[in-house]
Amino acid sequence: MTKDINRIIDELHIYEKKVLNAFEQLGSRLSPEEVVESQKMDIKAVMSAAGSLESKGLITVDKKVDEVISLSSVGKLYAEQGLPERRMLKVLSENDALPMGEITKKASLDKSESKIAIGWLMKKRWAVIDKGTVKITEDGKKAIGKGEDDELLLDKLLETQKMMLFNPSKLVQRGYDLLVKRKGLIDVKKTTQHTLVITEKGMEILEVGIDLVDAATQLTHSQLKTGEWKSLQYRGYDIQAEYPEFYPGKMHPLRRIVEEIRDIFLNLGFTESRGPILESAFWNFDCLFQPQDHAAREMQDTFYIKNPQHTKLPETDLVTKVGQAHENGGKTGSEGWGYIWDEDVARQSVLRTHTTGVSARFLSENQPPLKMFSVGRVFRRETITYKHLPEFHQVEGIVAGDEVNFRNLLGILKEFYKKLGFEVRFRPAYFPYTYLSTECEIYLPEKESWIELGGAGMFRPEVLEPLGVETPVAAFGLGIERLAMIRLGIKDIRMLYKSDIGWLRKLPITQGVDLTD
Ligand code: FA5
Repeated sequence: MTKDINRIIDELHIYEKKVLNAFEQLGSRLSPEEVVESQKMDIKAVMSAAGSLESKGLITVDKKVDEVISLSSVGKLYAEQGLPERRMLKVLSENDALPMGEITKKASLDKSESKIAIGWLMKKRWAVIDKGTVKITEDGKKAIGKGEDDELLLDKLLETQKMMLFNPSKLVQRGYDLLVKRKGLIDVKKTTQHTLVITEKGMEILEVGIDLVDAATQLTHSQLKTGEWKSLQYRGYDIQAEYPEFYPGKMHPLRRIVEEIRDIFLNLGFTESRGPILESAFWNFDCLFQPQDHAAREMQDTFYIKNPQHTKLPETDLVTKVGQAHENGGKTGSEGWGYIWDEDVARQSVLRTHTTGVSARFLSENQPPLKMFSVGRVFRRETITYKHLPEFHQVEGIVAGDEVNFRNLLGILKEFYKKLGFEVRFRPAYFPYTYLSTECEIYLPEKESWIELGGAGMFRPEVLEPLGVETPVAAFGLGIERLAMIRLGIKDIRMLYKSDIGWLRKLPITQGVDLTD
């Protein structure tokens, strides 16, 4: 406990010490003004120190909201000259009854004042009006020379200028109730009264005693130069003090993961490539030995484009060879799919359904050995679920060379996922363009199921031969949103596109892998 108290004392600012000192000198309940006066501080410093002492539990700051009333310019005039009805009553005290016009004149009231005076004469029952004549009543007679509550309050305010409305006397309250009914006579302002009260913990500090030395928090150049720093007393820091939340601008988490992925492949020596989002069926399907009646090509799976409905095919030799691969396997020794390949179907334009077309394009232009990767958006007519989006990102890659084999492919994928902090398992799979083929998965404990992260395999001869590639090619295509989902600990992939500012703000700036190792 003493250790705690000593630490608190050590961390006190000189203003806080001074405020505590005021309690030592003056007592346990103080107004800020008393502290200002006794410690020769300004009010801002007192209030700010009071705030931090309160957060440390050394004092409490009681607040009481009060109303302060004062006279307006009209109120001041009435306080000096008398209320209009009083001035009229005065005239009536000399003549029991008078016609309206005459009484107004004699009381030197203007038209609007006269109206007010008549109204209040009636309300206070000082007079009645009978056929245009104003007649004093018995109450009126009694009121002559005797100030009413509203008039007494006006007098008081003229004298004191301001009055606190806290716990008013009956007289003040009645006067106030009457005056506020008349517009513009008194001004009412709200003020907050603060009372600083020392707590038990604060008392303990006073018992231990505080030294009013202004402990240093910053060092100046000259203190360092002259060696004065050695003899200074330093203020302790509370490293657990609360701090305001701070949300600097930062990259969207999905973008950040894309950048991490790019870094990983660039560091592994891959070349980055890109391909068009609006793709021909040729590059998206045909070139990948995907038969023209394949289910994935159906309208319900693929977005076909109306304008342009068709795209240009590449040079004839490649088109012919791809056609032959489909029809009879061409020079690959395969039987192909055994149907008549239609160039027009290959011309159809689609929103690419995967990024594997980028790999085919790259192989048509580059000779092995090579390592290429590509990141991009793909589109599928999907029913949206916690793990399915109709538009998402894939990272695609190929490694081509004489020595490349399926084992290398598994090694690359294992290494890639490890760098992102995942341990994946592989299971056999089927893609029309690869053999052997595999899918990588990761276990989702909250869903109690395995989720598929990507597909991979060795490109088939029916893909490679038309492209003129003579070495083995390992290929993979991995979903990025699913990675992001697991990495960010979200249960629903849609969250990535929700622009939930609260969630985005709270995400740490850095997450995941350290690329330096
Ligand atoms: C393909 O797209 C293959 N082109 C991958 C490939 C490339 C295989 C090269 C062999 C050689 P698949 O349709 O399984 O495969 O998609 C790959 C990954 O994309 C999935 O594992 C998943 O992580 C992600 N994915 C697929 N559909 C969706 C979707 N609707 N929403 C979000 N992510 C998806």
